[in-house]
Formats: sequence, structure tokens, C-alpha cells
Amino acid sequence: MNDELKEAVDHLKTYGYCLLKDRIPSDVAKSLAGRCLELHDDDRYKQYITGDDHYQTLFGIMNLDDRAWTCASHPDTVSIARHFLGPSCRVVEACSKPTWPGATAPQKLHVDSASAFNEVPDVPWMINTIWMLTDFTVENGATGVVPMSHRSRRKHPPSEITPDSPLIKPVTGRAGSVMMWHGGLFHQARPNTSDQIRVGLNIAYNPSWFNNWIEGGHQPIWPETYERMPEDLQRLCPGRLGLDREQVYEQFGDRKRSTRGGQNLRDNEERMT
Ligand SMILES: O=C(O)CCC(=O)C(=O)O
Repeated sequence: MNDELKEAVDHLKTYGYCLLKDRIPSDVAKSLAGRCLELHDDDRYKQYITGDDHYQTLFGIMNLDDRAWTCASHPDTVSIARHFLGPSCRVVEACSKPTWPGATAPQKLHVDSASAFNEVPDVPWMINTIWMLTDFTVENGATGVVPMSHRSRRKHPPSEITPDSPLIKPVTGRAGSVMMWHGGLFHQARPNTSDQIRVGLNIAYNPSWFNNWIEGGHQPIWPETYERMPEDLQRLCPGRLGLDREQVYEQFGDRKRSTRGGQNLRDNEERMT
């Protein structure tokens, strides 16, 4: 690991997040942003979208655009994810997250995938990333983080941290940069008061012991997607292959939401080609 990455690891350890600037060319990032917006607009993918007119998540991008692979297998993010989660960590989801102008309310401040724990572990259970497919600015909704909050071991941020809290720091960067964070960090998509759409590509890395059912909506990698992947990416997506969540993840409790079928998504994709 080079000195720059070591510094990023130290930053993530101390503050709960780090920023890697300009990891893919900005024109590649922007063209992927354009494609993501087309997918959000396409009725065939509506069932894989959560959110409203101002902020959405579209799950399953690894199966829909191979350019997401470049981000998921980027040597720098993978090296940092492996540092925290071990050599067998895996890519579990890539989803696009646009914020449109007029999004005046921020996303709820939250922690990732911690709600099912009785006690939040003191080792990371997720290293999350958001690739800036457009520039991320203070005005257009750059992700806000509460530095050092990953050490709190809370399942939910305290209600005292209100949306206007000075504890929330926007993480800005040029298109092609990526922010990484510990799943326990309090964070949110911020309001978009600009006239530009902000598009992020959120890619999560989990350790092999983590049950991905917890994160409602996460779609598995389809077997045929896996077949087409280069070997280094296959190493990051082992085992859990299938067309929908029920085929792949252990289900538990009453979390039977977001069980939308990958088969339909695949059929739709076939109709497109
Ligand atoms: O879209 C953003 O800026 C935040 C994404 C987020 O909260 C998440 O992926 O957990």
C-alpha cells in the first residue's frame, strides 16, 4: 500500500471516512451518470427503485452497466476495503443515487446495516463507498458525514443531531473521486439547492460473515454477469450468485421487504437488447 493510501486508511480509522480524489476520468464518471439517469427514467426498472422525485436509489447496477465493475474493482478502494474487512471481503451491491434540484429536505441521518445487531460490533461490518459520478458540491447535495461518529457504536444517530447541525460536514469532490466510510459513521445525502443533478454510485464491501439480507433491496450478482467478469472482480463476488434475493441470502425475522425478483429485471434487460 502506498503512502497516500496509508494516509487514507488512517483518516478512515480516525474520522470514519476518507476521500480519494480523481480515481477515474471525469468524462467516464459523467457518462456513467448519464446512463444511470436513463435507467432511473426507464419504467422497466421502477421496481428496483426506492425513494421519491428528489432522491432515489436504483439497485442492481453491477448487472446493468459494466462500467460499475471498474469502480467496484478499483485497486485503491479494494485495497482499503480489504485492509479493514480482510482478504475475503466482497462487493455486495452497486446502486445509483441521484439527488435532483429541489431536494430541500436531507436524507435521514443514518448508520448502515446496523439495525439487526443486538450490540454494534467494534469491528467494521461494512466499508461503504460513493463514487462521485458528477461533481459533489455543498450546493448539490454532497454526502454529509459526522466525523468520528463511527466510534459511537450506535445503531441510530441521536435525535439531537438535527439537519442543520454543524457536526454534519459535506464531503465534496470532482466527478471521478470516491468517498469511503465505515458503516457505523452517521451520514446522509444532503439537500440539493443547485440547478444540477448530483449522481453518486454507491458500492458496498462487506465481510464474508455478513448476511446481506439485512440491507433491504440489495440485489445479488446474476450468474451470467459473473461469467463475464474478469477474474479479479470474480474474486470480489464469490458464492452468492442468483437472480433474486430469496435464492441467495439467508432470510430472518420479519424483514421480508424488498423481495423483488431479479428474474424480472433480467427479462427486462433481455427485452432491451
Ligand atoms: O447519497 C448519498 O450521498 C448518501 C448515500 C447513503 O447514505 C448510503 O449509501 O448509505
